[in-house]
Amino acid sequence: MTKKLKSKPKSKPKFSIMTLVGIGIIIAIAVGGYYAYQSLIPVNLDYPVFMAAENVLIKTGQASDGHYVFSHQSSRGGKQVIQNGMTSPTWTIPKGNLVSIHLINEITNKPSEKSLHNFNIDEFNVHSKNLGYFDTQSITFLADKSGQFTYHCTIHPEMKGLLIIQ
Ligand SMILES: [Cu+2]
Repeated sequence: MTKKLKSKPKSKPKFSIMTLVGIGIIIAIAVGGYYAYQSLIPVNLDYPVFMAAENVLIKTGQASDGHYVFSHQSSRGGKQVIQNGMTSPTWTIPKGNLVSIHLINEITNKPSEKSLHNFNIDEFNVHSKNLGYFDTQSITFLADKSGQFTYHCTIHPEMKGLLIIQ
């Protein structure tokens, strides 16, 4: 059995098309602004930092003995020294710097093993996702405390290096 629906009296639309376009633009600006604002918040803080970040490129690689390692390149340059007990070069940052790390996994997949690595600095809440071959991720943190810290991959405990903030 079907009921006939009474047709409601037509009312004038409350919003004109231009009003809807205007609302759409406002929402787009708000959403865009929200993401721009979020990108200014370092992962170890809950408020934005308005300063130029130091950019550091961090790559995965393999040492001559086949072990997986990290390498890093900063615009500041510097010698690459590997500390005892570590496999990856020591990385020094001036305290107070805002640091944007740009990760790329450059280790190719092998038939026996899919390339998967992550990058972590526990004390600064830096935890990348697991990156497959040629995956990238950028993470920004504020080097707001001095000391010696370890950066490492949780999948390969031998992939680690010393981070010095002074
Ligand atoms: Cu790894």
